[in-house]
Amino acid sequence: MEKIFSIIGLNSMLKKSKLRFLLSAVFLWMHLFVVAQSSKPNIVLIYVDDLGYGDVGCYGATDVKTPNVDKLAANGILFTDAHSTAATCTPSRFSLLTGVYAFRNKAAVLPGDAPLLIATGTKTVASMLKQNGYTTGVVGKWHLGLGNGVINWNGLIAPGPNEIGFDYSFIIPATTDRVPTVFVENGRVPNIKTDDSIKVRYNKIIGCEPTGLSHPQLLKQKADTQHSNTIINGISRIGYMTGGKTARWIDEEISYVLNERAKSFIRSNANNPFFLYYPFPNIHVPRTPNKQFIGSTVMGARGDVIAEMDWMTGEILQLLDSLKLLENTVIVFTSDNGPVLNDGYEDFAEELLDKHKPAGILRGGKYSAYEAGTRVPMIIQWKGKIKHGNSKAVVSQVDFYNTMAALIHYSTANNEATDSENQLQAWIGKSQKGRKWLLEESYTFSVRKRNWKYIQPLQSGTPSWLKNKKVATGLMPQQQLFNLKNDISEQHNLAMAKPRTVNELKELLSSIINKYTVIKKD
Ligand code: NG6
Ligand code: CA
Repeated sequence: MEKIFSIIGLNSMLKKSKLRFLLSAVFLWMHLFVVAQSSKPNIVLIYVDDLGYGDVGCYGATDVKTPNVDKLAANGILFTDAHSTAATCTPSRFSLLTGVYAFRNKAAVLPGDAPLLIATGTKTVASMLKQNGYTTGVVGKWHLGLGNGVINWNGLIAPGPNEIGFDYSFIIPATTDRVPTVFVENGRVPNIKTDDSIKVRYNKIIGCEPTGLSHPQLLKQKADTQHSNTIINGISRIGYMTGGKTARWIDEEISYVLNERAKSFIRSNANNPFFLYYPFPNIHVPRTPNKQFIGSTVMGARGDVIAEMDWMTGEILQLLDSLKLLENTVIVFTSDNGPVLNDGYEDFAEELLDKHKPAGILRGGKYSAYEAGTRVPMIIQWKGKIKHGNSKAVVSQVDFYNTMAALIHYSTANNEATDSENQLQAWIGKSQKGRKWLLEESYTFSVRKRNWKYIQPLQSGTPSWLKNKKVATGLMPQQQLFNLKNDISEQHNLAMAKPRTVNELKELLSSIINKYTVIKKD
């Protein structure tokens, strides 16, 4: 038979077609592999705490060098109008994970022993990705509450991140300025001894450990009254705590401990789709840089923790690169609210500021209804998939849920992440449009549409400690309206001159607020 084939030249054709078949099978397999990879890229979300619009090099900072963050921007998209949903931490994190505005849940900054704010059963970015085949992990600052009201810090602490979608969690329960000062790994405090149990209380002293008020001579940094409770590691905190001595973190080492956990999560999931939510404790107070970073800037502790934050980012990028994962990983870098200088500790952030502008050209900062409250750095890198550039698209963290869903081709149900929009086109640089309107939460609401920004007069009381802050909070008894196109720094209140625009934005605000009732009725 072969002979006959060879006579008529069919043999080589057959060989060729076999080869062709083999080749096309290989190509098909490669294609399917690439499609599978890019339809389920890894997602690494680096969520810095209190990082301002002007705090990193690629957004204009010069007094602190941030080569790793700048490199991320040089290879990705830098957003100039990206927003956290709120001007404080807990509300922003609530919205980011659920795709629902925090005010609908009355989410406010939580103490360290508060119950879990996100009800179990609520869909989160983590549970949605998990449902779609991702291994999910959170390493870093949590600040969304734990347990059901009474926490046994020596037993299983639940519900927490593991009950709302995270396969792995290694967290700082609240903030580094709040007790308890211990990590919680998958619901348990590591290195705890049974004969030294942890007790935590916020409203009344517990145990007999020194406090900032009783033993100020033990302090590394002086603190205001709210931050003058139990002293741990030379730093007085918000809240009282006793016990757990072997389990307590050392502030100056936190970044290293967290980076090791984050890197080990990435390494163990290098061969399957993973989502790493990595909320850094930097650059929140107390600012306690590792000795490797002390003096690395002229700005004292605040500058040095920015440098440390940049190093943390660089370590993660390097690992992804060495594992050849960069082309299959979407990296999102952003912050939970705007910048603050004095946030309770005397670390000379104001005095040593030099010419650095934490909020860049924007007005306000953390807690503020002005732009710097929520307009934060945001960079997205996806090597080989999205082109480098700047984007002026208006993007908000409330949209992370639906945008990540769109990224992995998952359609959300009507009752899922109800405030979240799909902004994938903006994320991958295909559109510069972004949202048609934007809500900014602070101790009041700000709403933006076209060039206009309206700030609702203050309705609830400003906390007394905030009244003494130097930062412009934007909390006023009168209406404010700004034209951001020619007044980005919000200096000229046009509310009196433009009553029709004020009304339009007020109506928009009330329709956003009432949307919930509409959804419920449906
Ligand atoms: C405030 C704290 C502040 C900071 C903030 C939370 C006082 C006076 N101030 O209540 O130091 O901890 O809460 O910051 O207690 S955030 O970034 O987590 O929202
Ligand atoms: Ca914060």
